[in-house]
Amino acid sequence: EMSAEERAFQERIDRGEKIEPKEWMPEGYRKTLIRQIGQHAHSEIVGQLPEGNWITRAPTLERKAILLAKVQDEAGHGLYLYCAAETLGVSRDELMERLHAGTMKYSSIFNYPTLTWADMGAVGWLVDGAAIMNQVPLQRTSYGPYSRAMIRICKEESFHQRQGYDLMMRMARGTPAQKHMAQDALNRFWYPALMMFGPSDKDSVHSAQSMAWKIKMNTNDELRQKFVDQTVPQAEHLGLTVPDEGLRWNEEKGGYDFSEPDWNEFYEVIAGNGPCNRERLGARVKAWEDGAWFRDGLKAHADKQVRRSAM
Ligand code: FAQ
Repeated sequence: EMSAEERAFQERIDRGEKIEPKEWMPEGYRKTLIRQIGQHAHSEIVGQLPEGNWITRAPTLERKAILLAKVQDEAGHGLYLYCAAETLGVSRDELMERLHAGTMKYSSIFNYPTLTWADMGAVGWLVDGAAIMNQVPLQRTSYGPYSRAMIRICKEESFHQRQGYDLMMRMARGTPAQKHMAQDALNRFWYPALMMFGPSDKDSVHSAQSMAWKIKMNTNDELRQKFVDQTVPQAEHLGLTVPDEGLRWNEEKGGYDFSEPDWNEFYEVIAGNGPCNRERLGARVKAWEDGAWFRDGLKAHADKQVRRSAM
């Protein structure tokens, strides 16, 4: 049974109004947003690690400058999203604590290793491609600060995706060894990219309520289908093969039929048992601990300024 307040809130959502930080909202709405925006922010920050791995080994100065800029953009997206989460009454320190304790998630995709330079292409093309597919509709999400964050972030993500595709194009049109690396990167990233959209609709616990609240605008399977439909012709253009024997154009539905990812693998990865989970979380915890002296220094300086101005 909805209370009168909850009913009025739902009516605002249904009319397409944006909800702003100081306004009344159901606790469940607040909690769901903190979970989703917080996990999204963590994904941007943890997502710097697989690409950061290749900055020192970029093959040319130009490629290095591009990769550096992209990884810096991801830091910016993370900080922007933490700010959006903070407007819901959670502190950034608390979000960090929850990430480091393993009680808050980040996207499964970042628990896979980046083994060759072609992986920088595959990450930009497929991972940012999947990210945009999910984030473009979120520009219309009901929570004002999240929606505005998405507008800005999507602009940068589309540059990221293009640079990834450009890199794949270079590799795919390069020497046989380079083409082989590009195909190998596609083989390893295809199913993990499909998993980014979350479990199939029948197993998605949050979708129904999140869509009623317009925290999510589409189901996981809808976006996964759109991603496949967009990406398969791009792979063909590269002359690469999508690693799915079951892939077929389905005239009737106007989209591809494709094989589901291995959902056991997905649940293992989000439970902390993927190929790089320990390494990724370890790197974040170490960065946090190594930065303690700097945060302490900033705080001591700020306290001193306050004492001085009080004298
Ligand atoms: N990984 O009931 P649902 C980027 C969890 S883009 C890990 O369907 P929901 C840019 C889910 O949290 C990536 N966990 O959940 C970039 C829930 O567990 P919980 C970030 C996942 O929330 C590119 C449980 O499974 N983008 O970083 C995943 O309704 C390149 C049940 O699932 C966003 O976060 C997964 N893939 O739908 C950066 C977008 N999927 O929390 C660097 C915003 C599901 O109850 C380099 N988020 N789970 O313990 C969303 O749209 C949604 O949260 C979904 C999941 C669609 C991800």
